[in-house]
Amino acid sequence: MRIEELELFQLAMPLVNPFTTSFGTETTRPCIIVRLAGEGAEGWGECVAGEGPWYSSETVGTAWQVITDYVSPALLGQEVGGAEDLWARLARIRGHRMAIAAVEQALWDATARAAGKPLNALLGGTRSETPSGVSLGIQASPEKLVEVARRHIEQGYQRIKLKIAPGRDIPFVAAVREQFPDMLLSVDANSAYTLADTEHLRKLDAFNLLMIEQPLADDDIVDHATLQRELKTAICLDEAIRTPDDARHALALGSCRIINIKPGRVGGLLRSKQIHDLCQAADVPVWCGGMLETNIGRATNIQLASLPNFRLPSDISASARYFHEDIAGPSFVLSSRGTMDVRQQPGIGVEIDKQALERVTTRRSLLTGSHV
Ligand code: OSB
Ligand code: MG
Repeated sequence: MRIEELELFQLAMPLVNPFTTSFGTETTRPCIIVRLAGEGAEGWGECVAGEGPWYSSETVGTAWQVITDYVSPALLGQEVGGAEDLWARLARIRGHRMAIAAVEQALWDATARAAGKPLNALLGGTRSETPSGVSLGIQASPEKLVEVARRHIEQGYQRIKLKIAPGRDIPFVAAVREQFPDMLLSVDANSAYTLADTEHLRKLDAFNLLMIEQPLADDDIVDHATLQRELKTAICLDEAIRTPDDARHALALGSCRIINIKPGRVGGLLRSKQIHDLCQAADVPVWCGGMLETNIGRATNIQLASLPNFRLPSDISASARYFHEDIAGPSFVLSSRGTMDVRQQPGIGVEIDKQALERVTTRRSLLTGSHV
């Protein structure tokens, strides 16, 4: 497809509930939406970089700059054959995977819409629905966390994930496990511990958790391998898996038994699929992580999670949990089986509400061939 336009929208989306992790509290989700147009087709992608470099080194500001100054000049006016070709044209760019992923996903969406096919058909998806879990932020007390967990279990989510941090871990997890002895439960530390906490982390083995997500440093796979040998509970890596090579190294070292794939973190859907395939060959299950996406990112994640090795519930929750008003629809709701349907409409399966998009847009830029 000849890429004729890239349009960037920076949004400020107020969250229904503040979201607290070991790295801070978010009350508004900033994000960049990318519209890609070419040959009469249009596609949409979401950049998941945050306000500051807390989850990863990328931010809304760095992503905006990298897309404007480096990604778009390499693509505009060019005949881009698909994601492989896009990566070849961007080969000089180191890092900035969230910036690249937003454009890569918009290209996949445009390609699928132009072909009149759902994105899952292009990716090789096999599932018509995907099991849904929910990620609960750190709460003020164990009692409050139990109450929030109960509400989500009653809604039918198949797995509850609890955010943890030093000082806000064991009593919180114990309280939830005591109330819900049979629920699939996991925890996510977002890199808040070190190997010196091994004895402390071993206490989590008592709670029959599905996994402990990213306990150690965001760029580590060596200490995680040491920790995994010390724990009964499976480690799942999130932040530390940035490329297919990272996944290959982690599998070879035994740094984890599960991998969380977030397309933004790894540079888009092609790289996500490559990591999925590596894990499938190693019999390591994967699931799709979330970054508090709008319905554009959520729609893309659901299409990806239709691949066969997405065997565990993903952090893909109902739209209403995140925002009062979204910028694309129809909204995603939890089925009676605790799943999300994989839509079979062309592309990612949502239509953009341009008025709603404009209402939350704080910055906008149209990049065309002549801009370069
Ligand atoms: O570590 O999975 C994470 C949200 C922002 C940044 C990092 C993470 C998360 C979540 C939210 O856990 C998952 C969701 O989108 O519901
Ligand atoms: Mg995580």
